[in-house]
Amino acid sequence: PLSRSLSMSSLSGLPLWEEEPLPIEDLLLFEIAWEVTNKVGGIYTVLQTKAKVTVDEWGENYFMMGPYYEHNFKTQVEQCEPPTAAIKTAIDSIVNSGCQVRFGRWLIEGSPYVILFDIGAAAWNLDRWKGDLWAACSVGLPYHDRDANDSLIFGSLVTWFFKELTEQLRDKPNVIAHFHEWQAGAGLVLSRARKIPMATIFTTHATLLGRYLCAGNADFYNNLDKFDIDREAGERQIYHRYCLERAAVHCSHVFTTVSQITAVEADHMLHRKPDVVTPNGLNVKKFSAMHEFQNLHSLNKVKLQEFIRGHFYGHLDFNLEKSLFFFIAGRYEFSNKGADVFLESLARLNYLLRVRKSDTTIIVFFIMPAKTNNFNVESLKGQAVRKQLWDTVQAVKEKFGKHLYEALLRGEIPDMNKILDRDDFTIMKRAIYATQRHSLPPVTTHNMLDDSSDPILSNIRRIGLFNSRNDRVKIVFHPEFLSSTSPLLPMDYEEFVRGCHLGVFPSYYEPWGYTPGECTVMGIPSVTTNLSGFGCFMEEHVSDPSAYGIYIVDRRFRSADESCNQLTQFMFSFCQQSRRQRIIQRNRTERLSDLLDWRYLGRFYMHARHLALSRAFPEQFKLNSLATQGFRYPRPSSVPPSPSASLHSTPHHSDAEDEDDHEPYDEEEEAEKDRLNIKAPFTLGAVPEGRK
Ligand code: G6P
Ligand code: 1S3
Repeated sequence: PLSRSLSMSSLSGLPLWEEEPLPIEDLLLFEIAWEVTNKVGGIYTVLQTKAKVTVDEWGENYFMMGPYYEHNFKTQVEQCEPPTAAIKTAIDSIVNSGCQVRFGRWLIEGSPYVILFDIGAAAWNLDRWKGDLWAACSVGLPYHDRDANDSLIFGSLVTWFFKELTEQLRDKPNVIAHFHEWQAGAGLVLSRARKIPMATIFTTHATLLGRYLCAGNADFYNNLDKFDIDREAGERQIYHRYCLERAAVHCSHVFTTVSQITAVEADHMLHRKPDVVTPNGLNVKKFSAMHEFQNLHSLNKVKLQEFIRGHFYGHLDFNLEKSLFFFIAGRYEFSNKGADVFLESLARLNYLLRVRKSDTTIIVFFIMPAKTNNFNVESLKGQAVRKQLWDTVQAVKEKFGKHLYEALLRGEIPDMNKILDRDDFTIMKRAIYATQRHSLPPVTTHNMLDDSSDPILSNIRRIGLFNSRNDRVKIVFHPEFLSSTSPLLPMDYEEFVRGCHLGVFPSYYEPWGYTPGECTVMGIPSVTTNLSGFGCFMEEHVSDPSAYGIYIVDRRFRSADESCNQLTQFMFSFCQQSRRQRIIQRNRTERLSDLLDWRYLGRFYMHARHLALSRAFPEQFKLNSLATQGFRYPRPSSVPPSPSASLHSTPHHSDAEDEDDHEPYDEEEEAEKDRLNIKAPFTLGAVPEGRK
């Protein structure tokens, strides 16, 4: 069990306040991040998905700032003129001094304005700016840390811009500058050191030390209060980065983290408790047809089944209609993302399914990019064999149809044994012969560069899951992100997720974790943990998460072995569900998407801005909060809460009935009952529209 250092009771729940709206017309909002138009990881998703609601609220008064990269600019931005003279003058004064700044609209939903600074073109100032940083806060950056140096150039340009801008504005409109993550931190520190009059917010999405310590297999959460953080940072040679991060945290008027678990981490690793937790949302799109997401599941599952037919050719002795598709996806951080726990649990699941003589097969996809040398021959051959078989079938079918048609035109019923000739049988036999194989279906789809030391492959060797006929759990490791143009698995990530049955993300270090949230809004159940920001959020706001298809593995208070057992049990009971139960559960999962919508979660950002203004300009802005109610999704009323519990209580259920269970009437009725039971969570500010 973990120590009390992880107690999170001090920061709880949805906001119990309601605020007066801000006078947007008298304000300018800037969001500054390294990932604006520049995809590196999850922060890009935050900015990109949030843009629409922020533009809806702030209109022409909202700007994002990031680094300029020619390729990103060409593919994602439409250059245009700044909307106001003040912004234009601020940019011009930087450009006239020999640096490059681009202005345009980011071509994403909401089309926010972006101001992009060319880091390379301003690098000649680096030494001077290092001196400025030292003078401001005594943090020195070593010459060899390219990322830290780039972040200083970026921060200096941003500060320069704000200085020019605020000198022209003279307090009207007031400026709010929201900085994300340590790479944007220098801009905040320098702006404050120069006393630029603006309200500042700093959001950390993961602490530098937290990530390093966890990746190094430290018993992180049990020792949060015991680390000598200065020493740990020094030993990992990130002391200067950590100082920048910590300075930004302490200089900001308002400090936020993306989850409560990261709030606790920040308290220990950065020595400041966040003022607000700003959970990550998504830009949730509702289909006009309520069951569209179910149809999309079906359509994309067919595509996955096709891939499986090719990959497992010669070994297709399992029923694809009784196969379930599980997956894990994300950056390849083996233990941080919980791939270790997942593999161990899969070995146990395989054992359970085998001893119970289950006829369900689980195909598990690992989508985690590793170093490869392209697709392997065996995988490509599998798809070629499948395609050839398909072409043969089409040719024979056409010939058969033509003969049949002509015979019927003559008024005869043809002799079915003679309708195809010897040649047809020969090509069919040849096609069957081509599907014979003497090796097992490959575990990886690519040639791995580090095959012998790769952690996923090493563990698969240890647990012996080699896709043999007897195994009920089969593995496909696709060490590259998905693409709809792939010759092997031509699906983009969204299509892939929709086609699967369960996403499994048993992370150990995960400040938020978008993957299970993305599953949720697509109506796909997922596994998460109580060490991930998302898992904690769901635990707090949903009474019985597993009934809604959100399984939360306890990785805080249980040993690794116990967590594996719990995950095995979740997966095993998921396998016991009938098709009808899966459909009902998907409906429920999808119903949680309102909770993850930026139209709802955006209020935390609004609150942070309001709070920052009240601290930076106390004379002009007061924080008038009215108490209101928090919200919790209740247990669904109509069906027993968890799949294992509901197993035997579903009346008149049989497998035969499952086979063709396409009708939605039962779910509708069930959904209606739940809807009546769920009161709208949106009692505050931006009220998301329900389905119309
Ligand atoms: C969706 C479709 C149904 C289909 C079902 C399969 O709900 O609307 O027509 O039967 O998916 O679900 P399964 O969990 O077996 O993939
Ligand atoms: C971080 O990205 P990561 O995958 O390195 O920020 C994301 C956005 O806030 C967050 O979802 C994730 O958990 C963090 O780890």
